[in-house]
This record gives sequence, structure tokens and C-alpha cells, in this order.
Amino acid sequence: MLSELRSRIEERTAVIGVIGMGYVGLPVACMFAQAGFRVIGMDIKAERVAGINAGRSPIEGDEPGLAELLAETIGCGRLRATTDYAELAQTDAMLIDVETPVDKNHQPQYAALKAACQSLRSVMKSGALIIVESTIAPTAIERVVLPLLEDLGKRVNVDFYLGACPERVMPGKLLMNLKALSRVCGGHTPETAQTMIALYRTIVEADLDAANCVTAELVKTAENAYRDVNIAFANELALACEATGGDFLAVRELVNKSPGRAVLMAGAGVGGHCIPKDSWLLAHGVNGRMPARLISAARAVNDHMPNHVTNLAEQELQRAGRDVTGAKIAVLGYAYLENSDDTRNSPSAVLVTNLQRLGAEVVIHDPWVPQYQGDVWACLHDCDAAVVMVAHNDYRALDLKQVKMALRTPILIDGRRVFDAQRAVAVGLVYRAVGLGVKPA
Ligand code: SAJ
Repeated sequence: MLSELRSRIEERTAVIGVIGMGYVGLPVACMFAQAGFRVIGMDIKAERVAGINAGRSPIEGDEPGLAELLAETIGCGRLRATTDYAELAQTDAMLIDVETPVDKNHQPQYAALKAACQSLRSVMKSGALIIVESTIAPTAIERVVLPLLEDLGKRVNVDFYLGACPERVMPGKLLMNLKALSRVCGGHTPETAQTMIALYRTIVEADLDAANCVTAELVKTAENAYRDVNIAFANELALACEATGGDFLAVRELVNKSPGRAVLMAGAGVGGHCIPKDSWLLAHGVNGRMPARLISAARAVNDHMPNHVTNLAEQELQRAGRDVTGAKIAVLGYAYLENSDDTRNSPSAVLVTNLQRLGAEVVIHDPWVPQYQGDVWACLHDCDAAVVMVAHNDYRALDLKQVKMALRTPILIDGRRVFDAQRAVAVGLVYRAVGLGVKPA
């Protein structure tokens, strides 16, 4: 049956289902429709389905080309969205793109994934290829997905085929990444992996690497855990610089002159929808068979950074004779990433909570986040400290003399090394920064 599917893929007569019309599922549905396939997009949110069928993208933020591609593929009738799983009975390949978050105890939450499997297993046609694109812990295909799909008596590689092909999309580059980034096609069998490659070749211009499912699961979680551990190293080095009177920026530059070194940037914390989560998925995947000590230690270091920034602010307020209780503090930057409107798992949220718990009045500004836009000077006016949490370009352009004049107490805490320490001190600011141990001259 896989050879028949391969033929239908080549002829573009295969029908593709995509479950989950979010920032992963919608663009991939549009791209397969653009490649010539009939695509059925499935989502449980009726209003989202209605909007998509009206050609309106539910994806926020600036996504070059997505709105146009959606309108085009809906307009020509190749893409259609539905809330009815029964419509997936006609699909030859089904991609699962539902959320796979972790809870506050860092445990994977597979409710959406399980619901999708429980719904599609009763409608999937014989010979259908099921591909999990959502990021899942290593061994989750075997332990979570396969048992659910086989629960009604259907058998993998007999009644259906199964694979994992994790996505590498990023907000702001959804369509570009889908086309330009390589992907691991983890098949339950080598033949399944080859069929997945044939399918993705119709939209991906980069490498498509055949593998088994657990390799695909390991690669995706490892690539993000790797980044988290490396950021944690930069953060721990920054704290060491503060403790020893060093300057992280200078130390990092010199370390990176050593061949094969590439220390990342220390900062006010690690947010976002994937880096923090994927580390825990990798740690969970080993299922207690080995202690994921480094991964959990890195998470602890990175999660500590907004608390460290809180401490810097508290120290300088006390030095200035201002009790943090009752102090008015401006938090500049609420997105998790510079020049982005995405606030998921933002370190700023931790800082704001910390400061409010200490009794401070917090005013938040972020030129990219609608509810925090506005005049930054009005936000800074009469504050006892300004804490920069995100390296937005808008903040790099701030005139430090004006910052000093706007503040009631001239304290500037720089969580992302946006400003030059000497310049800040020269205009009369009390300046502290992540990784800066020396007192600026
Ligand atoms: N961060 C630091 N120091 C650094 C780099 C990042 O503190 O040196 C912080 C950022 O401020 C942010 C968080 O870490 O709060 C995550 O930043 P990120 O640059 O890793 O951006 P993400 O979360 O969008 O990560 C995505 C991932 N891509 C996918 O999952 C497909 C990641 O694998 C990429 O490496 C990353 O983009 C990228 O390189 O842009």
C-alpha cells in the first residue's frame, strides 16, 4: 500500500489531512495545497475553521506570504478546513500538529495529542500514513501514539503507517523555515521513512534525512536542549564575572577567540514556546532510566536569571535609600525575544511578579506587545528604576541622558547588555547589568 501512496504523492492525487490549524499546521497545510495536493485542515475551534475557510489567517504577528498563500489555496479550493474528523476518512496522509506543552512540574501534557489519535484512529482509511509533527519526548511514538492508534485492532504497517517528522518553524519565518530547513523523517519502518521523504520533498528544498521514530524525537528535543544548556553556560559565566569583578562581554569575546569556542549571550532569562519546553521533553523521555542532570541544571540556571535581575534592582534601590516596597519600577520589554511580539514564557513575567511581591509598583512597556505599547518616556517618568529585559532595537536607540532625566531615582538595570556601561555612568545613572562585576569607571 505504501507504493500506491508513493504513486499518489508523485501524481499529487493523494489527499492530505492536517490536524491542528495553528502556527505549525496552517502553514504546512497551505504549502502542501500550493504543491498541488487537496488538503483538509482539521481544528476543534469552529471560529478558527470559519476564519480559515473565509481566507483569514488566525496566525498573529508578521508572517511573510502566509496570508496571501492561505487566500490563494482556499480560493482555488485545494485547502479547506473542518471541525469534523469524519472528513479525514478520505485522507491518504495525516499530519498531527497539536500543542504538546509541559506542565508546571515539567511533565509533558499530551491531552491534545491523545485526543487527536483517539479521533483519527476510528476514521483513518486503510493504508493511511500518520505523521506526528508536534514535538514529543523520545519514545512517545512507541509509548503514547502507537498504542492509541492500534487500540481498535488496527495494526501498524498493516492497516496504517506511522512516522515522526518534527517541525523547525519559528515565528516570523513560518513559510521560509518550512521550505529552507532540513527535516528528519523518522519512519516506523525504513519504507515509511522513504515515503515520508517523497511527501516532504514536494515542499522542502533542504535535506530530508531518513531515520527511525526515536531518532527523530531525540534530534528535535536535543537541538533545543543543546541551545538551552549553552545559554545556561553563558548565564553561569556571567554570574561568575559578577562575582569576580569581570565583564562578561569582554570575557566572552576573548574566550570565543579560542578555536571551537562559541559562548552564547548571557541575559535576563530564556523564554519562548520551544527552548524551555523541549529540554524537559528530552529529560522526560529518558523516563528515569538515567538522571538528566545537565539538562535540569541548565533549566534551573536559566530560570534563575529573572530572579537575579530582581536582586540587582533590589540591591540598587536599597543602596539609593529607596525601599523596593512602594518603589515605582519601569520594566522595558515583555516579549520573550528581541524585536518580537511573542510573550510566551517571557522572563519579564517572572520579574514583574517578583517585583510586585516585593511591593513595588510596576509599569511595563514593550513597543511590540499591543497592551504595553505607548510612550516609553511616560513609562519611565518618575520611576525609581528602569529594568531592560529585552534587547528591542527601540531600546538600543534610547538617549541615556533623557533616561536619567525621566527617572526619579537614576537606576538602570540592563538585563541584555543593551547599553554601554561607561556612557550610562557618565550621564549620572547607577548602572548594573547581567555579567558586569566591575564598577564602571
Ligand atoms: N537567549 C539568550 N541568549 C542567547 C540566545 C537566546 O538568553 O544567546 C534567550 C532569548 O532571549 C529567548 C530564549 O533564549 O528568551 C530563546 O531564544 P532563541 O533565540 O532560542 O529563539 P527561539 O525560542 O525562537 O528558538 C528557536 C528554535 N527554533 C526552533 O525550534 C525551530 C531554536 O532551535 C533556534 O536555535 C532558535 O529559534 C534560533 O536559532 O533562532
